Amino acid sequence: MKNSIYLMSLCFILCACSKDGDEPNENSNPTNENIISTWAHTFQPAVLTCNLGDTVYFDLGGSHNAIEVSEASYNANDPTPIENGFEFGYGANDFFVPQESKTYFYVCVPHLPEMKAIIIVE
Ligand SMILES: [Cu+2]
Repeated sequence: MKNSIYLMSLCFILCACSKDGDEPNENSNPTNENIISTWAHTFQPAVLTCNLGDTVYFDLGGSHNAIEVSEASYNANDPTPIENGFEFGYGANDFFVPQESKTYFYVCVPHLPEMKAIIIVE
């Protein structure tokens, strides 16, 4: 009986503590910081969400490029560039400003099928 009271109070303390835990600070990541970088065979972040009119920066490692493709090409791991899409060469340190609210699909040509990512423009 003593044990169960001990366990109950322990549980109560733990529950109370978790409620007092740190809240994530939503203001720590300003919306105008839209930077896509590369790590191993990945783009970071894999999904970037930004607003229309934001500038999206690419900071690519020397063995990576970033080519915009259609959704169908993206799903098929086909690196064919989309018409009037963005294209950043190996090691590019550049940016583009999305002109449409849509999802942009892009790939790193030499590292398909693993290295691809999307930009969601709201
Ligand atoms: Cu790559």
